[in-house]
Amino acid sequence: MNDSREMADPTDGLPTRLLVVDSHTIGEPTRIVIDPTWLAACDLGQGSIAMRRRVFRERFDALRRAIVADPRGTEAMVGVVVLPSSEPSCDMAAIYFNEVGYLDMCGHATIGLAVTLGHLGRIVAGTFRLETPAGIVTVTWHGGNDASFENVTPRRIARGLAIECADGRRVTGDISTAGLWFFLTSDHGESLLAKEIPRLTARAWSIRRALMSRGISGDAGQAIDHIVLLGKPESPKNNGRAFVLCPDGAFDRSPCGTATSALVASLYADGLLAAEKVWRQESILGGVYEASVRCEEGMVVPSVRGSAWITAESTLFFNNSDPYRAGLPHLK
Ligand code: PYC
Repeated sequence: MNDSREMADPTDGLPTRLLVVDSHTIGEPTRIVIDPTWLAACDLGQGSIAMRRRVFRERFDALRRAIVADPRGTEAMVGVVVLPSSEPSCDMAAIYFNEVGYLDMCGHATIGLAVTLGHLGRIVAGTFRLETPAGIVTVTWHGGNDASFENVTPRRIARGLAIECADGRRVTGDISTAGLWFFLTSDHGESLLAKEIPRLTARAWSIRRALMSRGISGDAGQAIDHIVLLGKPESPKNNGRAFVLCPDGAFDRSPCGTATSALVASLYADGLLAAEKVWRQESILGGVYEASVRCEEGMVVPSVRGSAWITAESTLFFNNSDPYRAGLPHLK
């Protein structure tokens, strides 16, 4: 038999087909690679998931885009490759990516991963430990569509930082990391309404460009590539609302799990949220994450809970004659 899932084209690392499961976490899409043949053959070597991600980038970067970009993927989609962990205390490890690169951690995709593994019967309800490039994350599948994760400890490296955008508008915000890097601001002066998404996107881009042009980065030079516009919730049941611009230029359809982790840690540090108290964060589309913090050995541990739904179990095809087998060019 000719198994067309073998590594088909050594020049670009694309297989001819690949099994995936798709889900969305209150609107934000995730695609998990579950193809046993590809996973067994990909051979990313030994070592931490950060080291194996380096090998993935060298050998399979074209596949990253082919999986999540148009025409097979969709805007805002995050892909996940799940591998055995090199950490004895972990059950598995994850490489996260989007159309423009790699993510050290991704909250919505972690919730999507737990629901997908539950759907496939690969886990039972309960907790598993996940090695991510950002650190170890404890994930709980609560059964059905419901999952949560305890994230790495967030760090805020700048508070009340004022920047001026190209149009002369000033904005003040914090720079924090919780696996990804964020600029979080409440004084943007915008209405956080879904109908304003094009305007919010433009505003967040101008903030991102201002950060870049001033050389403002994470403490090891990381790009501040997620811009979070915070505001009041639409529903009185909730505590806050966020518009989040992602590195690929798409807005996060969910409230952004890592951004929410960073937010609740800052609220706790500022005395605005008690330990173990639930903060309900709305997305720009109205979907909600429940978040809280607890303290363990002097460290703040944020936790985020949300729901994901399976949308497809599919085989992706990468035909040699397809001019877009590696995805459409990124046009943003
Ligand atoms: O939920 O952490 C998140 C996330 C990051 C980018 C898109 N979603």
